[in-house]
Amino acid sequence: MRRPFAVAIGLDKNGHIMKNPLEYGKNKGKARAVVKRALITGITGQDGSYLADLLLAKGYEVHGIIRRASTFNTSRIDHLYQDAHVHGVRLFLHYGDLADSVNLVKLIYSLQPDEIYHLGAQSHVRVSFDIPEYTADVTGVGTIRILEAIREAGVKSRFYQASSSEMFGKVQEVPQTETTPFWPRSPYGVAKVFSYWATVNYRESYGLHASNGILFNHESPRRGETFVTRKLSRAVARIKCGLEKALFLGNLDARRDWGYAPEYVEGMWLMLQQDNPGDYVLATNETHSVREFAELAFGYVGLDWKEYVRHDERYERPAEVDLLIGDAAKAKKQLDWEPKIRFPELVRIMVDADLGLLKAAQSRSGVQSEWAA
Ligand code: NAP
Ligand code: F7E
Repeated sequence: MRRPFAVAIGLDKNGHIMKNPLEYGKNKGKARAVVKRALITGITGQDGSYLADLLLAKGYEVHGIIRRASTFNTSRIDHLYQDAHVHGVRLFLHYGDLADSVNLVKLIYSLQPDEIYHLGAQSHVRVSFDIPEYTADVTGVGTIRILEAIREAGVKSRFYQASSSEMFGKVQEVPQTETTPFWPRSPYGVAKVFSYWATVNYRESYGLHASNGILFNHESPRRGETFVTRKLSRAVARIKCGLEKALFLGNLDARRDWGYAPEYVEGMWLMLQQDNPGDYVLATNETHSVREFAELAFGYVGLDWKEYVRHDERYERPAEVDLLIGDAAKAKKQLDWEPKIRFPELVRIMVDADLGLLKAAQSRSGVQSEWAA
């Protein structure tokens, strides 16, 4: 059963956003016992949810911005829920939107976060061709809104920008590093280049501790269902359980450097712990094609991918990023960050998780399948 949502967010009893949770209820008057306060945009997304896990485990007080939606959109952070009336709650959610600067200024001013992780974005590359203006506004200008809010509010927050390997696009160098020139191939990539340079510019102009994490693809069981890895792991589970017969995909030749998301959010945190801000590539330094992912994922459950994968040109992009492979040597040297989960294990983790979800759903509904039997 779903919990009532209103008590999960940082609202006081009159429904106003709490300026400071310590002013409320049993927390009133208590000294700030937490290490640091962080604000996460995009907390309901894959990375935001893992980052919230990580920061809470480190003792942070975590605030997240969520969008008002007509359906529940907090499934990835529901496990972190605690009733806001209980003493010691450290996760607070606030309504907001990257298109609404006044709200962002108010939130940042009232929260005075030590660290801001800006992960919110329209993050789907294919979709960015359908809604380019919206993507530019949210994924691009949204970053300037946060940076300006930091200046306007006069806070000393450290800032993390979720930059992307999509900025390399038509790659000018193999592997890609922090100095490889950008050549974005989608409205999403263009918006991310804007945000990257905005971050650099605010660092240089105003001395902000503002860093870019140039992250290559990172996946997990919490990955959105329309990204190709999760689309594959879900379909493998459903086909194995006899619920589907085919999976429609676009370009199977594209190559990506795929890592494991929980490891990448640790890298974000490390960037903000450095004395000086900087820009860092996080990647595995391995590249694999979509076809290889399909082969491994189907093969893991004893199926031949060629019997199930069909082509649908709707999933092709007007311009493709053919090859991504990152060199994370700088992150290794300066942050002591290095990925441990490699491609075959990532595929297994994702397929196992989707099989588990399906089996759990089937046992709740009493449905049997060959796999569940
Ligand atoms: P994601 O799962 O798509 O999550 C995106 C988050 O942004 C969600 O919480 C979403 O809220 C929120 N959001 C979207 N539009 C918004 C708006 N107008 N106002 C406020 N919030 C909004 O993305 P992710 O995979 O976690 O990636 C996190 C960030 O890293 C993104 O900026 C992405 O572009 C970037 N990135 C990702 C990768 C990767 O491989 N995952 C690699 C490089 C960079 P809803 O839940 O309400 O939709
Ligand atoms: O596509 C091909 C597609 O949508 C990967 C985002 O997190 O990572 C992500 O962007 C590849 C592409 O991720 C389908 O053409 C084939 O070549 O899973 P994806 P992405 O575009 O790499 C970067 C780093 C980000 O920053 C983004 O936010 O797979 N592909 N067939 C397909 N892709 C999808 N989605 N669906 C298909 O059916």
